[in-house]
Amino acid sequence: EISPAGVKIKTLDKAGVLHRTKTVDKGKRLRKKHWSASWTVLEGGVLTFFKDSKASAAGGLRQPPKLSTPEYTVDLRGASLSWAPKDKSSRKNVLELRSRDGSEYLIQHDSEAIISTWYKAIGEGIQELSAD
Ligand code: I3P
Repeated sequence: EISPAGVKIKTLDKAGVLHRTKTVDKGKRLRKKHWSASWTVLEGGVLTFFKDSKASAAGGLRQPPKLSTPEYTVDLRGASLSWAPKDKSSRKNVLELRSRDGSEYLIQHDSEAIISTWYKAIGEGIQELSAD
């Protein structure tokens, strides 16, 4: 977003609770998948997954949890996003996000409508950065 003074300002694009797991860390495939429900924020071209918390899973959008430190921050510049192939997870509605540094994350929500809005928002975030 551009302010009246012509300065680019950070805006909160989207926030909510998603299931996510990291599968590759800078090119190195992780041995185990640890899915967790976590508060997730998309802002200024960065996707931040906060630490797992029961409060974040239960509170949803109505009651954001007291934010702990971020667990993963993903710079969307140079990232790519797709629907995860079936062999990546037995879960439904799974997105696969690959960052430019060679890390991969799976992102999931039981609601197809909700995961679709995230697909759109993250995809647009990636697009905007590639236009810079
Ligand atoms: C994994 C766990 C994951 C599952 C994964 C299992 O077992 O059940 O939820 O991924 O399947 O290996 P564990 O808890 O013993 O580590 P999905 O839920 O995404 O299917 P995978 O081995 O096929 O990746």
